[in-house]
This record gives sequence, C-alpha cells and structure tokens, in this order.
Amino acid sequence: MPSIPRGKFIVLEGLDRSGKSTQTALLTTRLRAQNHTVTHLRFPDRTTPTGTLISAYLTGANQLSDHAIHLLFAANRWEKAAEIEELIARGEWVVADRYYYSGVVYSAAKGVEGLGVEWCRQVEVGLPRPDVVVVLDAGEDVVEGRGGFGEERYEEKGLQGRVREGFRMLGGRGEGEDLVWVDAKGGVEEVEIRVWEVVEGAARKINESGRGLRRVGAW
Ligand code: NYM
Ligand code: MG
Repeated sequence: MPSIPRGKFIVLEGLDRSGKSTQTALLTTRLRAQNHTVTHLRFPDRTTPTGTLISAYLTGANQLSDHAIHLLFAANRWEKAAEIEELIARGEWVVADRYYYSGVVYSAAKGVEGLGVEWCRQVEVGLPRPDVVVVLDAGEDVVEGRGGFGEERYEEKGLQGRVREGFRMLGGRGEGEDLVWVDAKGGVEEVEIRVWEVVEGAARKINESGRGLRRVGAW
C-alpha cells in the first residue's frame, strides 16, 4: 500500500490589505472540502504572549525598539516551528497568512541602521521552509484605497512600496524560487483560481519527487 504523502506547508504573502486573509480562508476551505486536514495559521499570531506585545506595538499602545519588535515577530514564528513540522509529518496541511518574508521585508523597509535584510533574516534561519509562497501582488496604490488601510503602524504608502520592493528582492536571492507572484487586483474568485493553480502545481511536484519538508537556509 502506498504510504500517505506528507502534508504541505503553504504561505500567502503580500502588502497589507492585499487579500491574504480572504485567500488563506478560501484555500483552507477548498483543501478541507478535498478531505485534507488543514491548520490555518496567521503571523503574527496575536493570541500568544509574544503576539499580545506585537499587537500592542502595531496599534500604537506600546513602544518597542525596532530590533526588539523584529525579534518578537521572529519569536512568534519559532513558537510554532515544532508544531508545523509535526503536522506536515502526519500528512496534514498548514496554510499560513504571512511568514518570515514579511518579517524580513517590513523590518528592513524601515531603513533603520543595523536592521538590514541580512541581519533580519538571520534569526529566521532554521524555521520550516514553506513548499510554496504565493505573493499576492497588489501595489501600494491599490491597497491604500482599500477599506481599513492606515489603521495600524506600517500601513503607510511609502513603507508599503518599500515592502513590495523587498518581496521582489527576496525573489531574486537564496530560496527565491519558492516565491510565486499572483495578480491580486481582480475579483476574489479570479484570484482564488490563480492561487489554487499555484498550490495544486506545487503539491503535485512534491508528491512526484517525494521531497521532504526543508528548513530555511542561511544566505
Ligand atoms: N509584520 C508581520 C511584520 O512587520 N513582521 C512580521 O514578521 C509579520 C509576520 O505586521 N503590517 C507586519 C505586517 C503587518 C502587521 O500583520 C500585521 P497583519 O497580517 O496585517 O495582521
Ligand atoms: Mg494589516
């Protein structure tokens, strides 16, 4: 009898208000309808102790140094690392709304001395590496016009533009082949179909190759 294929680790990335929450929810629903067991994660996970601090920082309720908040975001992922590996090994799927790519590019987009991409990425090395990262591509001109934009720290057009450039830069460096851009400007259903094509293709390749889950490597 063939053994059960391992689970898949899928990440959706993009600017604020690019539709990640909607699309991760739709993807999760679709996978469950196909009888997969799916854990839907969201980073930052605001429910844990580190997440509470992060949330207060984002809403402006507390102040933290740029390095300290960067490390909290990373810690908030490391809290979930072992769980992700266990779920995948058991044949289950993990769908995450943001991951370390946001961690690197948002912090680096601040332009703070000593907080460049290499420094920022170092604390992410060793985390479970996603099988595919779908980057929902809607530019800063699009997202700034969407409802709710500007409510939290970082939701500012100039920074979002630098974040978008940051995602492009990650696509051209080590493990950049994991990132796949999907046009996120159309309707929800249109975008969902595009996301699904990417995810289905990635899953098929993994099942064919039998490749295991990897870890984020150093640059
Ligand atoms: N963000 C998110 C970071 O700055 N670093 C990270 O590691 C992660 C995961 O937090 N503006 C930023 C991006 C968002 C903000 O995320 C909150 P969301 O998905 O808008 O709740
Ligand atoms: Mg947001």
